[in-house]
Amino acid sequence: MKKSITYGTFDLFHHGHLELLRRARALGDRLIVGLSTDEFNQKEKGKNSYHNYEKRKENLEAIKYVDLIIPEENWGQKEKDVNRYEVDIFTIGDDWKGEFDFLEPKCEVIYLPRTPNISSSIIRDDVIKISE
Ligand code: C2G
Repeated sequence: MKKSITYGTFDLFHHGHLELLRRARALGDRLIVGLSTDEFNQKEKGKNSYHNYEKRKENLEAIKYVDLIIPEENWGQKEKDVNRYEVDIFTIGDDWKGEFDFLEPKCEVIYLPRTPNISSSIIRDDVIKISE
């Protein structure tokens, strides 16, 4: 059984996220998602998500491509996760191209093209404009 893993905040879930998860799942037979915790977002990623971890997890649990959700609490956990879950493929959007090549000896690293013209910040900005 081929297992893939990916990580992200997945805030204000949109079709860019869905397309990433669909393609990530299609690389193998199971997909694990490391979902950034609120604390990790605030302290390490410098971003406050609109929805908290529980709500973002609830969204992902409804996505058929996602088989397991684990908390992403720090940058350094990826290697341990790859070992612990016996992951074959690490995958993420190509906005991260090159950042995770260090995982190469442990698993295949695949950067998937981002879906253009959609992001959580675009959605937030558009909602703010509409409400003004
Ligand atoms: N994504 C995409 N197309 C978009 C927006 C996002 O393919 N239009 C992808 C991103 O490249 C990422 C995933 O969807 O692979 C989740 O995006 P974010 O929630 O923005 O994740 P990010 O903040 O990049 O966190 O340790 C890795 C980080 O946790 C990744």
